[in-house]
Amino acid sequence: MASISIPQGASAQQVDQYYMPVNASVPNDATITWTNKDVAPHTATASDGSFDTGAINPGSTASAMVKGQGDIQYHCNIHPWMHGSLQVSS
Ligand SMILES: [Cu+2]
Repeated sequence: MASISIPQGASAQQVDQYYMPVNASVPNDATITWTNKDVAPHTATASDGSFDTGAINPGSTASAMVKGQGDIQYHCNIHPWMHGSLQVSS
């Protein structure tokens, strides 16, 4: 179980952090919960297709189970420049 926040203003291209923490260390098979604290909807979508939260509305949360190992990149489908990563341990 791990929690990642999407901070207010995250969809602006000039911000440093779209997801907090931007690089999260999680165990394999962990359920990750993303909390959208922004005023726009966002997703957390694995670049390898292994998970996709779908649209998370402002003030809402969504969860996904992470499988695999190593570095998994993910992004927001609505704002493709928003990116983060998970470091998955076995
Ligand atoms: Cu977004």
